[in-house]
Amino acid sequence: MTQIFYVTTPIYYVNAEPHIGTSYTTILADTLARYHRLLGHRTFFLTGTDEHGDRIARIAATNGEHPQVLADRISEKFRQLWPHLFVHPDRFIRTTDPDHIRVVEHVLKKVYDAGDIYFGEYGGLYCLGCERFYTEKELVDGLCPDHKVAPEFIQEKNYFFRMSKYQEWLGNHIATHPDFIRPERYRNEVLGFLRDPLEDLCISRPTSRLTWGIPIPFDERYVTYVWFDALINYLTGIGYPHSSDWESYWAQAEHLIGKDILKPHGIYWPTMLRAAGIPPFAHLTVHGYWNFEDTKISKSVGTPLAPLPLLKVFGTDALRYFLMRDMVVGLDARFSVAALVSRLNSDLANDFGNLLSRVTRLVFTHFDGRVPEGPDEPGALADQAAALLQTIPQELEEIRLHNIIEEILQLVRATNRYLEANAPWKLVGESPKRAGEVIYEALEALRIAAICLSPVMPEKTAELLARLGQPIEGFRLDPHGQWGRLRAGTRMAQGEALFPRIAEDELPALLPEILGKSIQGIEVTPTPPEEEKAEEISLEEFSRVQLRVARVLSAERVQKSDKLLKLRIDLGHETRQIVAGIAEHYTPESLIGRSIVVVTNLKPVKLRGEESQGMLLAATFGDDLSLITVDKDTPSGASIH
Ligand code: ME8
Repeated sequence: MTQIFYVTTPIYYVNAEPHIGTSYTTILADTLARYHRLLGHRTFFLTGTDEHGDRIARIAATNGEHPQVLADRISEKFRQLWPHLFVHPDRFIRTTDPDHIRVVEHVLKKVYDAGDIYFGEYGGLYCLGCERFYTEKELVDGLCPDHKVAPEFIQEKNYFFRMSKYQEWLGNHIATHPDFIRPERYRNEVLGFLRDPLEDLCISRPTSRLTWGIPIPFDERYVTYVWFDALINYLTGIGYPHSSDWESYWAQAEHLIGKDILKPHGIYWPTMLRAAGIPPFAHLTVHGYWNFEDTKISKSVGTPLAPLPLLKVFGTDALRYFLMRDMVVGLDARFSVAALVSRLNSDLANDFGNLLSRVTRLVFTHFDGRVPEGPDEPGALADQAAALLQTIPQELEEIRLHNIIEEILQLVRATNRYLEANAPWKLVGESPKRAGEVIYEALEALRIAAICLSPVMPEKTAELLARLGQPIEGFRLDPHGQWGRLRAGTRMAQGEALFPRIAEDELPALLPEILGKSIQGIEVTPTPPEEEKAEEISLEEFSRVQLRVARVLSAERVQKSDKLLKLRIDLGHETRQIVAGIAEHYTPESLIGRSIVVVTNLKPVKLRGEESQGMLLAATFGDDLSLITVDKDTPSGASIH
């Protein structure tokens, strides 16, 4: 049976133009769709724009234009950008599309008829940026945690969705479907939300306050809340409820989102579906933020990074490669021009592009531009290529693109080493046949690497395959029987370097073009780690901090805390208790017996009622954390200088 894959991105607000953050999720969806197509799966990829609501209405009013005019203009910018990024969705949906409006009305009526929408009065703290009510508990110092502004108090009569009714069902569904929300940290975050009672969701706005929305079909004095409207796009996109095959797509739905919109997708959406009698989606995969100089790249925070100027300098394939390789889905990543250039130079120019140049040169110098005969028995590269082809579907299942790319590059690097070890340019004098076989093996490994990379870099890999006389059309990522398909005698073509190196001294001149006016003057070199920027201290000041090696004797979770672990540690001459915020990164069992590094002369503090007599050291990167340990077996209590 043909497998199906249905992938979606968030639909983007039309309050600002596309930037690297929104481009990332869309390129990720496009890359996944291309991998699935290459595997022969029936694939549907949906993206689009989210156009209703308070925020859009207010921006349009400030501009003195109708919200539809604003929506048309910005939506078009997204639609036009995607082909430049080689992004080709099967549908570009807009929440102002007539079929979407009908589907929202249909779902509202269904949930209303089922008795899960009621009319009531509510007063609460409302953040305009998020377009939602906040509870006091969710605010940070009285401010919206995302927009850092004080919410307004609003009291009005509205329609409410009985979300609370589905709390238990949702908790069970998440518990019994471990890959429903992933990676695990976000699954845990949603389970965390569910530890407190769920409130019902206000799903309307009175037309006295807002008219830019889909009218509530059973009360014309109200329009639909923008999130209730927007989430339903995922159903409209595949032709719900009338198309004959929406259900087969829906059963495989993979929603990709950034961590900023976890709650609407992890809580509102599954409960809305349940109330409408529609099965839940298959997966919600949550990625972290691209940070630019440690600030989230986004329009509201004000450091937008436009994709087009980057494309002009680096090319679409290189940008896609960097974005897919340098973010581990689930963790934050840092966007810097220096990191992009270094990836481009090392992986693409030195390893991948250079392999093509080398083999092409060999084939033209010694074999008249034709693919030589391969050996009777394929060697180690064939095994490595077969293993790679086996791994891709599994890694794809878990959306670990950085791993897929790294494994492909391992094959490329192994092929470069294979050429060096066998030196066909020398071998050709004594045994042209053997030299030809070595070159054939390298060409074949390169061909397979290029096919495997084609979803990430469609244009350059197509060009590479064309030079090998192997157009990509009709290829399947087939783990069996790939090796050896390159026909001896095929005419190859020469060409310029596939990925020219970018000289680092060219960068300062390129920067203004890349970054635009808003963020000029940013250093090209990677920012030094935090501690290098910190205030200088003398050796004497540093030596006041007592650091010692300690062995973990026991570890357990601190009650009512997701983050804290309580450890009993051995310091050689004494044992102590310390409390550490590492529960999201280490299980208690995994710590027992390990040697860690502890600050021992810190004033004791109480955390969640537990005394902590010291502090362990750990490195943090993005959202992740790694314990500092010692390199050799070191006795407990050994001091650190
Ligand atoms: O939230 N790093 O739209 P939005 C990584 N309309 N991804 C980023 C990012 C960053 N710095 N900045 C943005 C909305 N994104 C709603 C969605 S869906 C039914 C409605 C990406 O325009 C990421 O995917 O604010 C994030 O979730 C999304 O853009 C937010 O886009």
